This record gives sequence, structure tokens and C-alpha cells, in this order.
Amino acid sequence: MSQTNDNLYQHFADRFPADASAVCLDGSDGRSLTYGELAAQSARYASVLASLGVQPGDRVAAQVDKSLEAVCLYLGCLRAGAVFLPMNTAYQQGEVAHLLGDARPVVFAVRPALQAMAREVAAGVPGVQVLTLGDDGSGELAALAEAAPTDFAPVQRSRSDLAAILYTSGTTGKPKGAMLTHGNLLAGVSTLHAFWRFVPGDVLLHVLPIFHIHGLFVALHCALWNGSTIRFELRFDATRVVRLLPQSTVFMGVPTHYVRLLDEPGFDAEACRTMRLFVSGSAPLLPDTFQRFAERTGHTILERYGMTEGGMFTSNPYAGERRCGTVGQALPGVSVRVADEAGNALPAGTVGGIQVKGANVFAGYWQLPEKTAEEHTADGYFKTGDLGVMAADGYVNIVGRSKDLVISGGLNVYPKEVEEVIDDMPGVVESAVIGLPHADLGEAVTAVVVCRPGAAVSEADVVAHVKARLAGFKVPRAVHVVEDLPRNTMGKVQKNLLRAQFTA
Ligand code: MLC
Ligand code: AMP
Repeated sequence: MSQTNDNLYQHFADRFPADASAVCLDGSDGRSLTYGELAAQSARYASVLASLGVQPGDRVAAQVDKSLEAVCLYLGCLRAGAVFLPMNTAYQQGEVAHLLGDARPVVFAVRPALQAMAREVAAGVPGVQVLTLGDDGSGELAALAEAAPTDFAPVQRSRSDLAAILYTSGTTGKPKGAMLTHGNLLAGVSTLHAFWRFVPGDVLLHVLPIFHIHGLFVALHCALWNGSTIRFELRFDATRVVRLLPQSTVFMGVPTHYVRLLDEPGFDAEACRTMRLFVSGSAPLLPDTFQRFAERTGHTILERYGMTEGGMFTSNPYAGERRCGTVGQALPGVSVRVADEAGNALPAGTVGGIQVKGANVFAGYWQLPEKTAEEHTADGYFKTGDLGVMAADGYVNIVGRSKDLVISGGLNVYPKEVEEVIDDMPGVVESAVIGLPHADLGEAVTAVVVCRPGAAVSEADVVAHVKARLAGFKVPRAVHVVEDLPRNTMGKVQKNLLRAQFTA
């Protein structure tokens, strides 16, 4: 009996439109790919990876711009049975070095402009081959793909085989690799596709980066599963979005996108006349944004909640009440509970840790079995680090985080990582990094710094120092120099007091 192939690509391909000339990716740079071309191009990338020695289970890292090629490389990885490791294009040398050293990829695809840096980093990582990939069909990988065959049978994969590793930071400041299997991604996309009622003819307006789960595993996957046309915006531009909405039916974004759309004069019910769904997530959607959006457009944003370690956990309903300030109820197939540390579910209305379990929840942290065990309860629930309250009818409110985390424009910034960089500056004794309310970004990274007596460390010095070492979105938007940091009797810095002191 032949074995089912649970390679995620095979499942996508089984659902691609019968008409191979149907448009899949319609890029904002004027380039596009039909479903037939997507199948042929991703086969070429799979062939190239195999010819470079990539075996099933090997990692393939990519720090490339959002592009048609980036999607084909991703799908090529799946087809070749490789494990895809996407990186934020804003990551600096030190951040890239950690990921490469930890994941040990066989191939590292990089933007042509950054190849010198990539090659320098890769020189310290045995076995990695660096190849360039531009966003316009240029680069070494694209040239190899050009000459490769357009057929490649997807490598046999079971649901428990790894499909991707996405790095996510933690309280230790060092990013850990969340391992996602073909089965995790299949469970995620099939649930969301049904729950959000995708229909033939849906057109997704895609504005998110594709190196995080929101843009890659939520938005792109749902559209591919549906065989939809994707208006593929290489960057978010609110004015363009308003222009493209009348040719689209579904939009997914972070709250900052919605705040910026509301600032657009032409954004109204007429611009949204063909739309059937607006989804928000990755950061809290403020009630003010939710309400103003409804008044302006007549649409109620559907807020959902999830995490790199498992995709989506809860969602407001498609047809029922989309309750403002909540992230909805557990998705089908996902168990969500609000519990104490020991894993005892708490009564409705009580604040506790949000814990989740389901086929979409990850397979653990790459080569960190102890950390994986620490983050799970004895009965197999993953501890998200988010604090919430569940109502009697299952709607969840996220009320805070037990993890020390700032979310800026939908991107996570772990204070510890920024503090370590600032503390290394000559003249600095210590620092505390906090998130303060910000109208556009939700939260703004803010540093509070204690200097050595007589040392002159300015805001500009701190900003320049961090900017040279970490991705731009982690750079403090404001720096306050203080005499000392408030501490509790245990010696722990009281960040709540700092937040209160510096909130305008
Ligand atoms: C960019 N910059 C940011 C920033 N994004 N600063 C703080 N926070 C951010 N999020 C800085 C850059 O470093 C640069 O600084 C300047 O802003 C302009 O850069 P840009 O690239 O032109 O910015 P812009 O296009 O305005 O980007 C804003 C944004 C983007 C909101 C469109 O950040 C974005 O796409 N966010 C979505 C992230 C996302 O996909 N999150 C999902 C993660 S998955 P300088 O100094 O160089 O000028 C997840 C799970 C889940 O969370 O539930 O979904
Ligand atoms: P990441 O680790 O980048 O995947 O980010 C996941 C985190 O984003 C979660 O643990 C939450 O803290 C936060 N998050 C995602 N969706 C929402 C939401 N709708 N409301 C509030 N926080 C959210």
C-alpha cells in the first residue's frame, strides 16, 4: 500500500487551481507568477537545493527580501524535505551569527547587498554555503534555478517531520528555534481556512513580511490552500492598500497597519466594498482602533491570537460576536485554558497563564529539550507566557505577559537582549528596557540607563551603539538617564514603576 505523503507542499499542490494560468502572486513590483509557474519555479529551487547537497531534514536559512523568489525558495525547501529557517531582514551580524551557529544550515540564502557580511559570519559556521538571492530574479541561487528542471516530486514526509524552524527570543536574551512540523502547519492552515470561511474567488491583500508566522503561515498559507490570487505587496504602504482594497476580499495585518489605514483620508466603506474579512493579530488591538474602524468602514475587525510556537490558538468567530478587546475563543482542535503554574485550570473570570495544546502546537525548541520541558506542563500544555482571563463562554482577554517582552509594531523585542547590549557600553552601569504606549507602534522600546559617575552617555550614544548591533526595530525610541533603578526587596528592577514614571 502506498504511504500518504504529508509533505505540506503536496497538500498545497493537491489544492492548486486546475487552471495553471490562474494568477497566484501579483507583486507590487509589477512581476507576477501563475500557479503553474509557482509549481515549476519551486521545483527548480528544490532541485538546486538537492544538487547543493541538502538532504531531507537539513536546514536552509534565508535572509532575503520579500519577493516571488523568496516564496519559491520556501516552497522548494518544503518539496526537498528541507527545514526552512527564515530570518528578519533587519537582523545584524551578531543576530545572524547566533542563528547560523545554532541551526547549522547547509545553505544560507542572502540578499546580494549583504553577502560580504553573510560570508564573514558563515566563515565561522562549518558546512554552510552562502548563495545570493535578489528580489528581482538576480543572484546565484536564482541563476542556478534558471537552469534546473521544472519537475521535482515532493520528498516523502510524515506529519512529525520538521518543516521549519523560526527563532524567537526569550527572557535569557538568546533566541531559541521553535520547531514546526509538516503536521503542525497542516493542522494550522486547514483549521484557519475553514474557520475564516475562505471561498473560491477570494483575493488576499498581503502586506506582511514573510519571515514571521503571521505573513508566512497564516496569510500566505491560507491563500495557497485556497488557490487564491495574492496581491503581494513587497512592503506596507497605507496609500497603496487603500487603492488595492477594491480588488481584494481578505486583509490580514498587525494593529499598526489598522492605525495607519485610519489615518488615510480615502479609507472608507466605499474603499472596502469588496472586502469580506479583516483579521488583526500579533499585538493587542486597541478598542479605539476597533471602534473607529467599524464606524469608518462598516467592518468589524476579527481579532485572533497566536504565537510562533504554534500558529493560531484563539479567534473571534466569523459569524458570531467579534467581541472588542478579546481574542475570541479556542479554535477547533486547540485546547486553551487559563491556569496556574502547576497546570490547574482556573475558574472563569480569574487571571492566570494561558496554556495551549493541539496538533498545531510546536515540536519543541531546537536542541533544547530542557527548555522545551520547562515550557510545558506535566499534561502536555504549552505555557505561552501570556496572562489572560477566560469568560464563562470561552472568550479570552489577554491582560498582560508573565514574560518580559515589548511588542513594537507587531515585532517582539526582548528587553534582556537590548539591556545586555547597552550594559556593554563604556560609562554605563546598568539599564532597564521597557515598553511605553505609542500611538503608531502600540509599544515603543524605551531604555532607562544608569551611568558611571562623571561619564557622559547621551541618548544619541545609546541609540548609535544599539543600532550598530541589533535590528532597527529593537533600537530604543527614547533613552532616559537616571541615578539608579528602582528595585524590590529581592533586588529585582521594578519595571512597572519605570513605566509609570516615564509614561507621558
Ligand atoms: C520598522 N521600524 C520599526 C518597526 N518596523 N521600529 C519599531 N517597531 C517596528 N515594528 C523602524 C526601522 O528600523 C526604521 O528605522 C524605520 O522604522 C523605518 O523602517 P520601515 O521598514 O520603512 O518601517 P515601516 O515600513 O513603517 O514598518 C512598520 C511595519 C513593520 C509595522 C509595517 O514593522 C511590520 O511589517 N510589522 C509587522 C511585523 C509582523 O509581521 N509581525 C508578526 C510576527 S508573528 P530607521 O531608524 O532605520 O529609520 C507573531 C505571531 C502572531 O507575532 O500572533 O502573529
Ligand atoms: P511571537 O513570539 O513573535 O510569535 O509573538 C507572539 C506573542 O504576540 C504572543 O505570545 C502574544 O504576547 C502576542 N500576541 C499575538 N496576538 C495577539 C493579540 N491578538 N493580542 C495581544 N497579543 C497578541
